[in-house]
Amino acid sequence: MLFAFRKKETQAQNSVDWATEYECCEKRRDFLLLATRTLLQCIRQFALDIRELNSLEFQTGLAELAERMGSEEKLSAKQAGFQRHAQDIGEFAEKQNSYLRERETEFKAIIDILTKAMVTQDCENREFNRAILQQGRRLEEMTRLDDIKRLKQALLIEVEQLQAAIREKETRESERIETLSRQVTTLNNELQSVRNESERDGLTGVLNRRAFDRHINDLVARNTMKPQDVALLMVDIDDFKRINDTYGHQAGDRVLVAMANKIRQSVRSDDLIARYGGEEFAIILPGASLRNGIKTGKQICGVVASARYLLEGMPPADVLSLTLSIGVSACRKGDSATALVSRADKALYLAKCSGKNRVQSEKDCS
Ligand code: GH3
Ligand code: MG
Ligand code: MG
Repeated sequence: MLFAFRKKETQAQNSVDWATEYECCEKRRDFLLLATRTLLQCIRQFALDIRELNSLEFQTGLAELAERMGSEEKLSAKQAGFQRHAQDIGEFAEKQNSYLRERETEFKAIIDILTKAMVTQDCENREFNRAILQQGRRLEEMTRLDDIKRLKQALLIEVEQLQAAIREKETRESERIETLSRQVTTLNNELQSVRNESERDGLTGVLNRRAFDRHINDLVARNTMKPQDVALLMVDIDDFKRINDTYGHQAGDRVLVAMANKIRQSVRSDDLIARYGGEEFAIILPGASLRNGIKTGKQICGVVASARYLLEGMPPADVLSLTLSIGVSACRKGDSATALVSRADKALYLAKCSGKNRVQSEKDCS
């Protein structure tokens, strides 16, 4: 009897231990999943936006991988996917490093050209100075000539030689200046186009996240010195994952391009459109109040929702409808860029929770 009671007691104790162990395992799994996602996000941030390196494809791959890690997929499939991506990460890092090394070599070559030009200039100046000194010496000798006629003749020859030397130097210098200024113009143009390129999102052509951060920080800082209206719209495509899942990633990419174009057509040319993240855009409206920001947001929502989208290769019957959710905030006195973005984000979250395809502003959140 006592033995049976002990056995039951031990069984109960065992199941309590198992439950505790299971709970621990779950917590550990959740923590590892969160850590993996955070690390993948960090790696994404390290990839520079460089079209030649297909950075966007790499970043999208990492976003998908992060998503897969938490999915219900089999462990073996997850492991295979992870190994493939681990190799991709290594290859991408190597490509990015060699790209940066190549740029460094190009800049060194430019510095080399300029240094050589300066050295040549210096040598020529030294030769010219030597010629002048020699002529000076000859002039000195002439003062010792007694015959005034011979003196005049010799002087004339020296003056002519001096003039010829100066003319030659002038021609050489102006040719060199022309060549250098042509090189500087070419370099300036190249630098400008590289700068523009590095601020653009490779897929949609709108500004990238780095450029957005720079612009919003500049505008908010300028606002502290000279207050002016600035509205910020955070735009998120509704149910975008469904498009990827139904029609594939490339179709999703085309939708992103179409959305960027629709937004571009709905705002003024001095408004700034940026791709903030995967399927999220940010629009900065300089000079616009919160009310104007909401108005523009509603216009964009209306234009996008009323259009129909037929993706390449899709049967006409599969025409798509798309909608956006938008959160709006406006710059306040003493505001920071982080606070401005965070208020627009909260408003966007509210728009999602209230049924999507709508605009909410920071006023609705208070
Ligand atoms: P919600 O209406 O709540 O915004 O839902 P959603 O499906 O739009 O949002 P969710 O965050 O669930 O999914 C966003 C998806 O966007 C997941 C990710 O794979 C995809 N994505 C992110 N970047 C890209 C990209 O560059 N190209 C493509 N095709 N998909 C991307
Ligand atoms: Mg979305
Ligand atoms: Mg989103």
